[in-house]
Amino acid sequence: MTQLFISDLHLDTSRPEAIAAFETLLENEACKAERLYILGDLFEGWIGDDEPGDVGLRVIKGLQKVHQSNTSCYFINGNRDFLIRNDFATAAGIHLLPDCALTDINGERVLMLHGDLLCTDDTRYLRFRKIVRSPLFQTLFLALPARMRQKIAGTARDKSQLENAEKQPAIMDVSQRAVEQIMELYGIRTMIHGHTHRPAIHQFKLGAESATRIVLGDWYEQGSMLRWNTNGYQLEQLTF
Ligand code: LP5
Ligand code: MN
Repeated sequence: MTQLFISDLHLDTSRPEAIAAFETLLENEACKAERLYILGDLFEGWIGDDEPGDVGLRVIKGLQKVHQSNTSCYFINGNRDFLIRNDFATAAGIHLLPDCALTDINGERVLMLHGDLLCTDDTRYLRFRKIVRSPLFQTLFLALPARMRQKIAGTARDKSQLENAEKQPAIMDVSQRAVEQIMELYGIRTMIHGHTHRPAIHQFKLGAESATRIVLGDWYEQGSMLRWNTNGYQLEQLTF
């Protein structure tokens, strides 16, 4: 049984090579796998299921092929595509998961999340997140004309980029304390996440036991994918 994990593709018309690499993955390996998990930021930005755009429509088509091949595909919202909802999921044939979700791999419970919730030192981001994840904000935002939503999303992205350039890199990484707290809360010793764009496998002690945090990379210069089967796991780079 093979399970594939990806995140942070940030698909957008400006990077056709990433879209093509994703389509190739969907048509080949994903169709042969048992499960495909997408842990957020599939898109560079998502302003609502009613406005998928050309990239969104291509992705829906690609995911439909995976669905038809009997691979189950699961999705966790990222900070760029937190507005992906049931209409997109139904069209693409994927399952939406909550922010923190568990899977069973070779008999072990593994926690999956996008990763932004672990960046607890980034208080400005967490305040922003609380607002944009509120039902009131989302209802008001989704009621706006698409053009206006696009404009606001662009402004938010620019502002975010400006602020990030000023932030200490450590602030935008996960907090080890938050990692350990969430592992204790769920009673797990392995987690997989993305968001930080710092692909790595971190091994550390959690009490008397050893724990593992697997971080998926982004798809800017090349792809990143975690492959997990009965022989174990591998964090792979995918060339474009
Ligand atoms: O995305 P990334 O990795 O660059 O940075 C994130 C955090 N930034 C964000 C903001 C998104 O990038 C914005 C794009 C969203 C697209 C979907 C839009 C639909 C709704 C639009 C809602 C307004 O998530 C960044 C973190 C970083 O990860 C690392 O963890 O630090 O957090 C911020 O930059 C937040 C800022 O510190 C504070 C908020 C600035 C945004 C202000 C919005 C202004 C809107 C104006 C409307 C007229
Ligand atoms: Mn992210």
